[in-house]
Amino acid sequence: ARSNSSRIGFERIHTYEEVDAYLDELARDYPNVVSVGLGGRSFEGRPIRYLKISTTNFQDTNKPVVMLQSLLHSREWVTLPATLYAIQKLVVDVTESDLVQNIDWIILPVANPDGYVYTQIDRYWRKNRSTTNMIGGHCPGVDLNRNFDYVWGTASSPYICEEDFHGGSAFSEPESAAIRDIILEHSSRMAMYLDIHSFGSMILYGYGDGVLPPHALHLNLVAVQMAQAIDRVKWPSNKNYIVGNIRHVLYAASGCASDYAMSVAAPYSYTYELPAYRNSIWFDGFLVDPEFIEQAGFETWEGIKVGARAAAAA
Ligand code: ING
Ligand code: ZN
Repeated sequence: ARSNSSRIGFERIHTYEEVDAYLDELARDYPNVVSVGLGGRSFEGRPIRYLKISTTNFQDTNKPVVMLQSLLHSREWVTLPATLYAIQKLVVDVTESDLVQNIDWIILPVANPDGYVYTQIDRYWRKNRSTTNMIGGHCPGVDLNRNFDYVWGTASSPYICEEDFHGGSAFSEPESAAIRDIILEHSSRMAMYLDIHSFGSMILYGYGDGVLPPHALHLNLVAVQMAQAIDRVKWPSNKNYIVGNIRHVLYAASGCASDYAMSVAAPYSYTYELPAYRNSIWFDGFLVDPEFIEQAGFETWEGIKVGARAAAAA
């Protein structure tokens, strides 16, 4: 018999296979609270697996659901330890038992498995690895964060070689369709959806066309609270988080995951842009110096806790 001590370290960023095995380990060690869901398969056939955390087996339909996701863009590696850290706190350490008692969690650590595996040989790959739209054998991949069905195709690229190519149609990609299905399965009680990206130190909310939803002031209030919670413990040399509407603080974007989730399910729906965690002034924010990996998890968790509590109470 083994003790309940499933752990995954934060000394480096783990591979798809390691994360996959870790999810099974958690389900085996914590059968009363953890199960693994299969969202479907990626373009290349990898299972899109997510963790379901619930003290009532997702049967108590009055509980709010919070969904966390990372690595929709495969080069944004530091987003993975952020979700793994949340899993550790919720399941292994149980430092915040109210968050496990009162909320059902869905955590999708590797939202773009093919892209993430591919970044082991091409570190800056962002899109998935779909070959459907290739011309002359060139330019695989669709930007999954432009492939969701919210004003799809209006602020994204129709050109296959571009980093923000939106695909043939909304949900043309198996990865975005899998995420859609998870969201829709729990739409009636999804309180918060959080898609974690990097980099830029931002907490963004919809819509990506700059149109604010009626509850934008609430979205902004909770975003500010999350940002303040992170800034209190952030790495000292990193800047404070910026909060605001996607288009107002960044750029116009259509078909993104957090907009879709807000339009069909989660009133509190955000995209985090985690900071760049580097020592060097020869800066590349997608690369991560190992001494920041656990810090990234630690400080992001401060924001997640504040958001989850606010959304669940609303
Ligand atoms: N940035 C996001 C991107 O998909 C974003 C910015 C956030 C767009 C929310 C739309 C919605 O371009 C990164 N780094 O991926
Ligand atoms: Zn991204």
